[in-house]
Amino acid sequence: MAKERTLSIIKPDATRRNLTGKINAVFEDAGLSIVAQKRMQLTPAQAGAFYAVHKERPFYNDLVSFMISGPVVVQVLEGENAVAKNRDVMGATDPKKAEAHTIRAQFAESIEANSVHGSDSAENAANEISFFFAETEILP
Ligand code: IDP
Ligand code: MG
Repeated sequence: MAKERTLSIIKPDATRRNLTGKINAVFEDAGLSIVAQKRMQLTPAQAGAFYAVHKERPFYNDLVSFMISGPVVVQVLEGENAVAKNRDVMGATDPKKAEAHTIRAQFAESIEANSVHGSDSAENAANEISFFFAETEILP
């Protein structure tokens, strides 16, 4: 399996509780390298566009409000099989269903405030990375 990249977001519930370092340690311990990272305040337009795929879902407006409720840390993770590996270390969307060792089981507050986002396919990863980063900002 070749090296791959995926887009990760540490969500406002986690930055608010000062968990950026603990979450980054989980990525690094799993063999994922943080090759780009920035802390930022999303605008409503950015959060809405990023989650546009969920526009018709009942939780969309709440999700956008949550994602702009405080700073996020957007990051590019790189490693073997990075998309699937990151989904594994994140755990299930609903922390009650997430396996014990995962980020969401350890840190998430709820199905909405679930501490991390991770791309769900290589194609979405490429699109989501270019949503936040120029190629020159990614430094393996
Ligand atoms: P994922 O983040 O595990 O890929 P998605 O289904 O893509 O999950 O949903 C995107 C985000 O929307 C979730 O991470 C979570 O923050 C929020 N979300 C998903 N399902 C619900 C729900 O049933 N209620 C409230 N928020 C939800
Ligand atoms: Mg998703």
